[in-house]
Amino acid sequence: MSAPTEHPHRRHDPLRDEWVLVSPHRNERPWKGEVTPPPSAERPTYDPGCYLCPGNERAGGPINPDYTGTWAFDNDYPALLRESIETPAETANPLLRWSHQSGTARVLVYSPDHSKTPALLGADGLRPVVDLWADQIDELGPAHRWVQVFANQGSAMGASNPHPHGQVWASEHLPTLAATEDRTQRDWLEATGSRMLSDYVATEADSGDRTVVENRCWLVVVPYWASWPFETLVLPKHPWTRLTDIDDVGRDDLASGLAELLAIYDRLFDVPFPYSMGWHGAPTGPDAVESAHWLLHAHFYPPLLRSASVRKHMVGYEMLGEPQRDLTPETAAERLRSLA
Ligand code: H2U
Ligand code: ZN
Repeated sequence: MSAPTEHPHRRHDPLRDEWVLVSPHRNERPWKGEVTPPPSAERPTYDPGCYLCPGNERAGGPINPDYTGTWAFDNDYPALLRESIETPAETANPLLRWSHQSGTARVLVYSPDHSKTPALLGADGLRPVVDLWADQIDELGPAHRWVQVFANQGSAMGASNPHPHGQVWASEHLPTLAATEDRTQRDWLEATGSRMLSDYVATEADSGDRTVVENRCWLVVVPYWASWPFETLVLPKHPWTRLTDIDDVGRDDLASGLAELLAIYDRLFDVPFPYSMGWHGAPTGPDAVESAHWLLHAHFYPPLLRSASVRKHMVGYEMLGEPQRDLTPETAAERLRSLA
């Protein structure tokens, strides 16, 4: 039986092995919460004060090259450092555990054009970004267990600069969410003999209820278990486990699929849509083992709920119980699809 459309219920997120409360009947409640003005549009193609524009000076003094395409540089304020420190063999107090985490942090610049958001780059502008992302896995993968490619888009998500860019943090150990997804996908393969997310692609392609964008190689859905109102999951139709696996046709289709998704997002509330997004692929590193349980995917987590100014807050019950949503994933997908 499919999930109720009017009645409160919980949905299971098989990737995180967590539950989400869905309360569709609550959609019409009045709103007198926060109203933040939408960010103003129209920026110059070059900003002399921008630390990412070609030829400009960054904090601490380095001068950016006159790059013409995509460009990656070591983060001047890295969250991870290359050199590892010694961990005590045993921590005296089991309640006060810690472990070291060495790594590399880079800033990924998508374009020299300061005025562009990723959505405005379009398929042609996003195509080299796909290569830039894959190149990070290629370069950082061998020495790091996890290479997290991600981007914060818009000041609502804490992006420090509107110049189109993302980041990569590559680390020695799997971060918590990566470890969870690794475990749940492995358990699924062991229990069923098939790949969790490939099974999910088949389920969603079959129903179409939660599909937002679909092309030859990719499927974008509002996942059945989405906790953010307009959250999406980008899934390949081929058994690619890492960004480096995607062939040329797949990269072309990814660029056009993402361009379509981002255009839809921008149309939803008629504002440059804020989100955090990032790629999850099979773990890497010197002792990377088989990855038959993994399917490469990207998560998009946009915070907006009702308008350019009304966002979803993960507070109260969400902090103390579990995530909750009013709008069903099916309704969210239908709204996004109608803007294609
Ligand atoms: P966000 O917009 O997501 O904050 O990313 C910008 C990154 O750029 C951030 O991690 C780095 C910050 O440390 N940065 C530099 O490496 N050099 C600078 O001159 C400023 C910002
Ligand atoms: Zn700039």
